[in-house]
Amino acid sequence: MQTEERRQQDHKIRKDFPLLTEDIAYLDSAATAQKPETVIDAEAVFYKQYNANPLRGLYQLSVEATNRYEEARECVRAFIGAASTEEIIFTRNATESLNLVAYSYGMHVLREGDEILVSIMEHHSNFLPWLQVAQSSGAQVRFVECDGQGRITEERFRAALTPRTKLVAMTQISNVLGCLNDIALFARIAHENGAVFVADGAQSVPHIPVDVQALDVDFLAFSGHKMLGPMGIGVLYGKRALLQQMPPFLYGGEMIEKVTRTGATYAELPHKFEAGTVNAAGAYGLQKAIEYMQQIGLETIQEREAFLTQYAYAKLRETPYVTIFGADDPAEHHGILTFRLEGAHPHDVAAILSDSGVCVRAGHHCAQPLLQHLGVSSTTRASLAFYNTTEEIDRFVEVLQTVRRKLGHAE
Ligand code: C6P
Repeated sequence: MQTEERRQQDHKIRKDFPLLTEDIAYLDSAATAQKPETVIDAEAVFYKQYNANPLRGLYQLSVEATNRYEEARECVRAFIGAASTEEIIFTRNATESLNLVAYSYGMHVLREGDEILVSIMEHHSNFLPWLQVAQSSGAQVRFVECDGQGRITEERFRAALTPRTKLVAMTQISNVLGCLNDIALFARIAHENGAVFVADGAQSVPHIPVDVQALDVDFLAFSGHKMLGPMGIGVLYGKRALLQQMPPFLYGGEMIEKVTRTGATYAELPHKFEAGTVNAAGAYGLQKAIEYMQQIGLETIQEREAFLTQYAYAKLRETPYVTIFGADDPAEHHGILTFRLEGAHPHDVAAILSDSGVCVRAGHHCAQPLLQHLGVSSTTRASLAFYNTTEEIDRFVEVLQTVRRKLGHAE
């Protein structure tokens, strides 16, 4: 694509995002994505036009609210290629989705002597719930490590599996290394070994096409807010047969069929897992986010993100004293560039960048086992989305090049 054509595309996209002004260079989309106007407006539209408690009332407004909520579920189903809306559970975020699987599936199925295999690059949200399950059930957590390029090879994966492995939990894209794990391959091998496969799609669903049936994962968790949607709405996909066997996660209103003084029977899927008043406005906003992504086109999103990642990687690579973590090939970073600047604490790097309006994340990125594996306690991370521009990256790198001097180094 020619530079001028790209500029026009930048302009067209950025006018949809009210917060993306000249004042900031937003390079923290892996933490949360910026929202297009259509998503920001959606929640107001829901409360202005459809607000009533969904799934309860028999009056027209409540039926409308229910319809919007269930239409959003259908939109999510189609977006990730699930077989049925019964397999789409709305939660608050990826963290809650993963806890739901850990508590309702893991706690009931895993036993002493069983093994849970997690990758070393898991976000704490796909590690700590499994540690809890292990501590309560007597199962053991084992790790599959990545190599120096951040790759989990088939050999490593096969070597980490044992006949006792009953569950594998793995992220599709790492929030630190940006690498894309071959979930379809690992799910197939896990199934041959008799294990269920839990995929964390928090960093993948916003950026690449994800089809749960093609991947053949048993569960997939992701968050609305990382894919242009509102905060407070997340998704758990689960295979119907597994979800049916699982007990509810939370108990209360709207998830029951019948309650007596001594017991209860529970609602059908997916409502069995959606206790209490649901976030219907959030679900409506998530639908608008998906529709916006589809309007831009997943191919365009991927093309722009690949171009920007390549551009930023090359600039960072040229910057003295910078070490980038993960693969040497920018195509393997999927918008995520985690680095250290020699002689500068990552928090100082982020603070100095912030003084010039550049937003990056510093710290352990909720992936401490991975950072320990990498031999560092903290790093700085720039993460990109399709709405970023080369101008923002230039500004980031220009300011980064001043950091060491600002901290008193000679160069
Ligand atoms: N990572 C980051 O800056 P929640 O917070 O539930 O929406 O998402 C949790 C989560 C799960 N898995 C992965 C791979 C993630 O990256 C995240 C969130 C953010 O990297 C916030 S720590």
